[in-house]
Amino acid sequence: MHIKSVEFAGAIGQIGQAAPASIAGLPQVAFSGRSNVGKSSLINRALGRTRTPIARVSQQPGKTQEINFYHVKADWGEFCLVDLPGYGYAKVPQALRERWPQLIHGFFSTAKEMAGVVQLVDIRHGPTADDLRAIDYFADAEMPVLFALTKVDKLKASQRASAIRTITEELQVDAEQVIPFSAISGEGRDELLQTLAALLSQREEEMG
Ligand SMILES: Nc1nc2c(ncn2[C@@H]2O[C@H](COP(=O)(O)OP(=O)(O)OP(=O)(O)O)[C@@H](O)[C@H]2O)c(=O)[nH]1
Ligand SMILES: [Mg+2]
Repeated sequence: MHIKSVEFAGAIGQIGQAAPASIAGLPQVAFSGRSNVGKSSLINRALGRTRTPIARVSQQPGKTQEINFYHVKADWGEFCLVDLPGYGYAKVPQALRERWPQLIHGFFSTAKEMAGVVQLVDIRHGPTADDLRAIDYFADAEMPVLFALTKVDKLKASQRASAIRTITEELQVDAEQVIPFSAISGEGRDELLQTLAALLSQREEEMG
């Protein structure tokens, strides 16, 4: 997939708030992960925006509890990339942490254009308890989930294969659903975009 343009389309900051009108009818894909897992870096790399980042990188991790929407034009068509707020940041007050499931549920219960979720997991640590909770939520919502194992460049070649195998087993998913990724080297970008294009165009066809 070749990315032609990316535009910020708006945000949901309040529980139950509607998604921006400008992205109505576009197939969507959401990105989920704990704070600091490398979500902004992956999105910027995937969209080819490493020099002029588009995904907002906040100075205070975990403080931005918003769902951000990006309108992407690619060679095969248009879609909406949905950047979900990061979770699991220890310094965020409990009240704010309890907001995450409410915000996500409010949005997903109305997101009829959603094609699937890319769940990010740090390849060095594997899924956290919070990751497993998020994954359970998406499974309950019957969302197809792809896994991006981030920061793969931080592992030695000798550690990689076993880390991928262990995490795939822990997640109880097929190997094809798991994509090792590095925002530094760009490894995994083509595979991720190719898989997303297939998922999104299938959803678009289903929507008619
Ligand atoms: N080596 C390496 N570092 C990475 C990679 N991806 C992200 N990082 C680093 O990890 C830190 C967090 O990256 P972000 O992309 O801001 O993570 P995030 O998940 O968006 O974090 P929040 O928005 O604060 O929740 C930064 O210091 C990045 O430079 C990667 O693929 N490899
Ligand atoms: Mg971020």
